[in-house]
Amino acid sequence: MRQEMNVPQFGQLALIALGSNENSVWGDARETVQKAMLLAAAIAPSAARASGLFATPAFPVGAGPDYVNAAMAIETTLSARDLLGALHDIEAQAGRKRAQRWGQRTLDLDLIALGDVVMPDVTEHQKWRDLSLSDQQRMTPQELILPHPRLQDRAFVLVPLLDVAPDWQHPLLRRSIAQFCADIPVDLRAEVTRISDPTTL
Ligand code: PH2
Ligand code: MG
Ligand code: MG
Repeated sequence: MRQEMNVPQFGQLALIALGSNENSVWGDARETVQKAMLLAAAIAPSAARASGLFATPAFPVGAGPDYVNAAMAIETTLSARDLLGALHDIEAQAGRKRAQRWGQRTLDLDLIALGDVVMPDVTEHQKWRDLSLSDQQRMTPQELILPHPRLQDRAFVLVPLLDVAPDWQHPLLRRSIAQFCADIPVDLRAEVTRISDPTTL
């Protein structure tokens, strides 16, 4: 029987967000995200679950074609850095070139959280969380920040995560994915349109 994913028996629960709004070597955005899910699941073959696929308008508004977004939860003993390396490797296999920030992307795999790990520390985390929208567009952190500092704001991350880890709790904000989702303004939430049921791996 599949293990309860929110209570890892060993290792930690990693939350991953997937997105594409450009064709890759694997096909269109939808095919690209599906292939990436299979490769990411191979990191933890017996303890991975995948959300459905969702169509979402690009953020910020006008930043390009609509995205296909999805999320995964995998149980892993990898460190945050090694896990991120594995995700970057999958992006490279999809043929991703890192051009402009928030530009069009063949495949984006973001590490959203790893258990209750906070990186680099509570003070820095708060600073990145509290950034104004204009500073968010101007400043890019040089180091890995966990949980992802914008997790709680982004419907295209939260709604897919609801399929795979509704009970995961933010270690600093002390709220679950389900609670963050319930707080999303209805108009933003309505922009995230399901295009498939949770994926069986
Ligand atoms: N990713 C971005 C920027 N904007 N918008 C949507 N809808 N979905 C994304 O995954 C996304 C985005 C940066 O990685
Ligand atoms: Mg991203
Ligand atoms: Mg990214």
